[in-house]
Amino acid sequence: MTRSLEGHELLYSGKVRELYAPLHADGTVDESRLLLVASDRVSAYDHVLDTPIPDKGAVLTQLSLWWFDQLADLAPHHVVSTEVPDEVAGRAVYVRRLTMLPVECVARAYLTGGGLAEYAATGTVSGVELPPGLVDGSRLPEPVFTPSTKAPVGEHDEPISVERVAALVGPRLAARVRDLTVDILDRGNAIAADRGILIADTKVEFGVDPADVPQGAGGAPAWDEVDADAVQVVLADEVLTPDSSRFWRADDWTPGRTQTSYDKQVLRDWLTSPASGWDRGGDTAPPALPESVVELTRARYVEAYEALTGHPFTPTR
Ligand code: Q0T
Repeated sequence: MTRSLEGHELLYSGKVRELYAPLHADGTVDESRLLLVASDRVSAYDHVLDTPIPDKGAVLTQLSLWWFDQLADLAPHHVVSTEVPDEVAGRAVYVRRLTMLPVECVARAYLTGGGLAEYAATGTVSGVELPPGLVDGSRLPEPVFTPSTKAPVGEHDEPISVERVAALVGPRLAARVRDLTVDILDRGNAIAADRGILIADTKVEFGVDPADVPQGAGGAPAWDEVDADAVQVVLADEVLTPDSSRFWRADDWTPGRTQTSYDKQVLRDWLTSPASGWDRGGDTAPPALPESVVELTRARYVEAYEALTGHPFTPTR
């Protein structure tokens, strides 16, 4: 919703978040930082809904900040300040401007979604052979790294092989981000398990200091020239939120069926019920959400935050 922010230039507007470049007093761009803003927008069935979920942006931002702390011994993170303009208070962070690795780093601890589809077809996930008999929702023997491409806006990420990641960023950097991604999901599940939540899978993004990446042809990052064993790999973006991960309620976990979504089940159930009057298979936008669905969905985000962190969620302002 935040279209313009004084003293900032909008760089990118995603489905539910925006990225701004802060400006110096003289109006030039501060090349060292970015402002990452989480909105209250929510998506379902590949649509961004017209009705916002109050406090969603703040809940996810505060949850990410809490996780960055929990993961600090695994990887440094990109956040430099939470002192942000009033207009985005509580739902934005200033971050180090990094050169981002051109890969979506995904790890899966449970089998579902695209991983399940690949397993059903080949018995593998991202080329890793799995035992027979696994079903939708099965816990994997160990988490599997299942990277994907960064698709252009509006397109879907496509799975890529570990070999392709190695070709993109070099084998040593590929091995580091694979290990980090799996370690982050393992740590996330170790913590979440005590709080009644399972994290089926997650997507993380990494970057490195631009000064550590030589420029190749046309100014593109020369990843193969990076000192992959020495370079600081920084955890960026958001981490272990319901928007970047699949959260399931441990009490409801029943392998062999589609698991209910911790955050979006109420919303999906209403959208696909006769009450909404919406045809998911058609080409019309979903209708506005009733107040009850908004409030129940908001409560699920707050509940996840409070269950995981053990802290009450207190809206800013
Ligand atoms: C990025 C440099 O999160 C994104 O877009 C949201 C609207 C994707 N994205 C992140 C970056 C980051 C981060 N995070 C960073 N620290 N440095 N670029 C670019 N796109």
